[in-house]
Amino acid sequence: MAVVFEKPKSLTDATLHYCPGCTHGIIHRLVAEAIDELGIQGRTIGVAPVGCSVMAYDYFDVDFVQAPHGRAPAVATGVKRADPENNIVFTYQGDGDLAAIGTAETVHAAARRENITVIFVNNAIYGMTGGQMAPTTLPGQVTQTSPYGRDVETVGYPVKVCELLSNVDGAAYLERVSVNNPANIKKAKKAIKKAFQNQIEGKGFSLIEVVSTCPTNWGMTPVKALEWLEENMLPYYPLGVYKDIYAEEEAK
Ligand SMILES: Cc1ncc(C[n+]2csc(CCOP(=O)(O)OP(=O)(O)O)c2C)c(N)n1
Ligand code: SF4
Ligand SMILES: [Mg+2]
Repeated sequence: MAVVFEKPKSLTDATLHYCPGCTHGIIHRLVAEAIDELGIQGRTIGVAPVGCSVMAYDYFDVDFVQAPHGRAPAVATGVKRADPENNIVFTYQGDGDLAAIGTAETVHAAARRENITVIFVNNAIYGMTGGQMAPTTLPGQVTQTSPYGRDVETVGYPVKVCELLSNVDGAAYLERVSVNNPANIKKAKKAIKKAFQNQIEGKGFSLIEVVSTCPTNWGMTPVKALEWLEENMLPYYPLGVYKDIYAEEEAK
């Protein structure tokens, strides 16, 4: 009988703790599918963040290290450099983790062209801690700490990570994707797989930003959150490849 659906081998049987409609689960699956398809489960080491995905180590059936909030790229650097030929190292980080307290670690890991893969989940909010404003919160967006909407005059503008890193010479591959519909999920999968493939080929720092939802802290149903993402986040965070230093070479 033809197999039409299978759980990726790189996911454990643990039940995800994520809220209904949270896109972290979809992204976990895409990462696990990429690991399976590239045949790297035995040599992959994930670095878990602090955020809603803090327990990623329970969900992926690969080795894992837990990093302090924001420090995953620094921890990943050490793990990768310990055995660069064999270790395939990825970080899985939220926007509060990567784009606030971890900005320096991210920028400098990119600048050093560390041969690691960064999965950056941008849901425009601090999910785990109860919905505070994040560096990525949109202008006018209501959060627990911006009840009248983010006021850029007093708290500044959102940080656009792919645009920012595209000016860092060391970054090799940067793509922004989303998982808001099946077509975009397919594109996200392709980008995530390429980010791991790059590492296998020693091509250096790859980061995939996944524009995501947090229905719970956005105060929306899962369906409404997907609509809100499409109407509000995608115009502010356009999808696409922001940098790919090997694109011309690969096209030949
Ligand atoms: C050093 C340090 N500072 C602050 C915190 C509190 N903290 C825990 S998770 C978090 C933000 C999580 O948001 P994000 O990274 O966007 O992940 P999400 O939960 O939205 O997936 C913060 C500020 C902490 N645990 N450690
Ligand atoms: S709080 Fe938000 S990001 Fe965290 S699990 Fe729930 S929906 Fe997902
Ligand atoms: Mg977040």
